[in-house]
Amino acid sequence: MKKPVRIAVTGAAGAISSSLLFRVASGEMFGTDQPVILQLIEVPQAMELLRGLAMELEDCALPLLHTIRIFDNPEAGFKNAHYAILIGARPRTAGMERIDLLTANAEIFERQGKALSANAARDVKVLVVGNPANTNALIASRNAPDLSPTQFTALTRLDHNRAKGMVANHLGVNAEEVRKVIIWGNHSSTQYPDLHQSKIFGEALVGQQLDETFYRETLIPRIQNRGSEIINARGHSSAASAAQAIIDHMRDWAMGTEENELVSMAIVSDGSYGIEKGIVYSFPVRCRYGRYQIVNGLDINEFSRKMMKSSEAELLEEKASVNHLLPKETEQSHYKLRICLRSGKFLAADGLLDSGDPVLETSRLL
Ligand code: NAX
Repeated sequence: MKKPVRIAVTGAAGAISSSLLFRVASGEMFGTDQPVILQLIEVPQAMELLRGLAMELEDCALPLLHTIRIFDNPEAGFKNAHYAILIGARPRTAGMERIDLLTANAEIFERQGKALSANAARDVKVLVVGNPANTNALIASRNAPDLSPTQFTALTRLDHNRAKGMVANHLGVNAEEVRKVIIWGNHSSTQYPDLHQSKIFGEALVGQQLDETFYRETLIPRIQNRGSEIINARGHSSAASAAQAIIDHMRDWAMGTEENELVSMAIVSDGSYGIEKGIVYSFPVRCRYGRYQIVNGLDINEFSRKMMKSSEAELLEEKASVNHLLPKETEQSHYKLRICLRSGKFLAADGLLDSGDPVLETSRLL
């Protein structure tokens, strides 16, 4: 049996987590030979709810579930965590402006970034799910001076999976056949679902299998607004599909992407594709050995460029509105990522870093 890994989850008593935890404890995230220790974190007023969930987990007698611990604070909850899934966030309530939501959440993720930096395993892999996910991830990362910015990611895999599912349904094929879908930018309605790299049975999707006008005018807005469509239909935001996307994101990051496939992950931009550095932006990536690399060299047409830029503009605006929570001391590390993300291996080997520069690594063998 392998040594157990520690997985910390915030918002652990919430809807997404309630779908997620049983599957993680069954081995769906890291494999059926990987025991897990769950470190579940909630706000103090939700601890009783969390205790109930923990009892249910215990009652499943799952062979891989080594230990469950519950916490009402992130400092203790993140202790030695190898993986941290940050789902808990302030929901948007009636009368709340977008800026109020950003500010309320910014404070949560500032504290969690500090808590991760001080307490988590040095190679912790962090996934931010709570909205606004990209900017929350940036705040956490900027407040974690002792971790590498490459250790912080935000979830756009749900958007990625939505695009795959919708195209498959439209064409009457299996979702598995729809490959190389890309989500660029923010997890918001400015995201850009790019299908120009996608092929089905060797044929290009856009322009051949999929009418270009239908793609631009119907499919893109449908993917961008799928979250609201689900809220309207069921009265709650996505939970089970979000849990699936979290499993996919973490599994691929830790265990590697499938051959001949790419996935979408929101990560700190290294300037690839002309996207401004220092924001958390969704890119096409491939993962190997517990690291991700941006897939470079893809053709970007004029339409795509415009869509990518519009999501970048929204993220820059979000960043400006939380600027006071982004400490100066971590600015440099967030602008020096180029090689780290591209080669994923030896930064200095590319000759772009001075030998005295710290080498940022995120690798970890399970
Ligand atoms: P719920 O309201 O069911 O659960 C959230 C839980 O977080 C609650 O139990 C709450 O007590 C807890 N919480 C709040 N602040 C906390 C803190 N500081 N520390 C620890 N726990 C805290 O929401 P749920 O449906 O689970 O959604 C959670 C978040 O995911 C929301 O922000 C939502 O907008 C976001 N989503 C993000 C998605 C993505 O693709 N990035 C998709 C799904 C989802 O909409």
